[in-house]
Amino acid sequence: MKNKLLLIWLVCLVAFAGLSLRAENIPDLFLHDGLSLNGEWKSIIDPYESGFYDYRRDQRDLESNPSRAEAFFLDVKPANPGERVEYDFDTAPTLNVPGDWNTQRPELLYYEGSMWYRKQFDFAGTGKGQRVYLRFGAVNYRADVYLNGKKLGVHVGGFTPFTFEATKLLKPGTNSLVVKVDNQRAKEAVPTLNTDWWNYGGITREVKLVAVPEHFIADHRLALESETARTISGWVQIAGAGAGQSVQLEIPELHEKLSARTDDSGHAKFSFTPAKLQLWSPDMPKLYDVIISSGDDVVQEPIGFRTVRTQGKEILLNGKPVFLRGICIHEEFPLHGGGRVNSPEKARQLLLWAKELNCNFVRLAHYPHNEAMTRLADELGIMVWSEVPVYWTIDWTNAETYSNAQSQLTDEIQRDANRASIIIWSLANETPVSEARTAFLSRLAARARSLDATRLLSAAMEKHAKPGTKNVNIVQDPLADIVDVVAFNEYVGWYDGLPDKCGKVTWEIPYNKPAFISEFGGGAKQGLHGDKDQRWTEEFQADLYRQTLPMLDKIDGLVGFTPWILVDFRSPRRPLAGIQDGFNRKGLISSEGVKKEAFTVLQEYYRKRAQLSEH
Ligand code: GCB
Repeated sequence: MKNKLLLIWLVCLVAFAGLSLRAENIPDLFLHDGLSLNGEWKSIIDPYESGFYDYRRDQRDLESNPSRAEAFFLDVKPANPGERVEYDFDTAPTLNVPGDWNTQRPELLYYEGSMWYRKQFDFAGTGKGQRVYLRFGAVNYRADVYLNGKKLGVHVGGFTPFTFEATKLLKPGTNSLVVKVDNQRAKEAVPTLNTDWWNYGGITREVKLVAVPEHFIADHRLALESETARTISGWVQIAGAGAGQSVQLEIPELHEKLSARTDDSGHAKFSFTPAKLQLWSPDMPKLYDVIISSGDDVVQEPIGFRTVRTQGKEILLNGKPVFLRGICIHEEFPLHGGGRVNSPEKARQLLLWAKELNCNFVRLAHYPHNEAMTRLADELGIMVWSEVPVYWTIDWTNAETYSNAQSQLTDEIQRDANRASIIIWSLANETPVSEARTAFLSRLAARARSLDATRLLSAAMEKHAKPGTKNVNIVQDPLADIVDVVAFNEYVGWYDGLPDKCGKVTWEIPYNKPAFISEFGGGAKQGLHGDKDQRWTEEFQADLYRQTLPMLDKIDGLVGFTPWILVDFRSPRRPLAGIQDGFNRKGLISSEGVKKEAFTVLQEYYRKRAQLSEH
């Protein structure tokens, strides 16, 4: 009995220790200046995870006295010439951060597994009353983080930011930051085992060390309540504060200077109606500099104000119907060796291509893209669909999987809730209809609405052939009752018949909601020319677009579409030699950055569409 109690106590202790090592998400650390830890990091490849588990497969960082010889996170050197230490970060090769490892060394192209990263940095010491945080923009997929040999914590999920407080483990002088990155796919993970994109591993977004005062600006939210009343309301969260701390909010261009005090939970509320407010829209992407201060802490960022809602089968932006001239984008760049987008310049180029296509909307598939993307979309006037990687066959009945998906959605919304460009949060892509899946996604939808009531919800669903009919496609999915926009992927002419089928198909979308086509398209190898009936030629792809667009024009309540996809992207499911060579070729731009014929077809269609909506 006594032993049993001891065991229960021990299990609780370990569980508690595990929980307390979870990463936090503090959105406004992004806006605080800090010491950049980008650049070259030392790296040790560890496919058997021998730096993490001992030879009995016990986790070394849970041991009271981990082996100096083998526990990589200790980052030691032999204390004397005879000491056995079986790794050395100093002599190991480097990897660039931010960046995926796959495109940095040829032998890592298809590597999935563990990689240890180490960065040494100098730190002058923590100022009086200061707290210091480490912020990671994203690490794919799991990160175990150690500072000076001690564990800071774990983060799971490849596309959202996370932070750890490092105040206690930092020391004046040289510090060692070690991150074990693991991108092994798993059935219960989000995304799961099977995706049609490449599972780039690494510290893919920026890393920085940020010093803040004891009470600091952790998060804020501002939104326009209605385009007619023009009242802006929101809040600021001060970390570490209780009631009574003063918070200032200033928008110089609007001549607004407000002050409020925090409540017991460190929350300060604001509400104001500016005399003259220019609303944000793709035609006029007006952003205002917003300055928030409290005590010694100040953050500043440009924010746009607009409303979005649905009315019957329409989407209204600032009260007016809008047609979404879109394109899907993966967070992958074609030139300079390819790989994950790892700089604002690459993000900008992708959005500029979308602009060149005459788009006013992008679907950022299939996971949250880097921060630069959505901030640039604000600046360039491009509306955004932002998505979490709940893709295909997630483990619907697994509670851990649900909480993982929910954390990713929460972090995504918290990161980007002030971006005027984002009008749609998407919950999932092409998930098979079942009770368990709909329950999972209903819960996720409720969570999204509780975090942000100012945007629309959607999910990319599927269409089916209507039973007993020829050439009638129907969208019927219980998820359509939950979301605001009924979006679906249609591949008539590619996975479903040949392009001439477009002329024969009719559509049934039995919902009084806006309908949206989240994908259609077909593959073409740039530079391969031939007859329009020959698959993989640029002519075939262009013809598919030419036949699809008139079909879409006839769909009742269609508010826009995002063809698949702007640029060819790496996918391990695409082996066809000489054509695909490991790339999904449905891009309008090749993996070398060259435009295909279909680019011009869509560009011209959108040009006319844009003119229509102006009249
Ligand atoms: C889809 C998926 C997308 C794929 C695309 C394709 O429906 O949503 O991730 O890459 O089709 O090319 O098959």
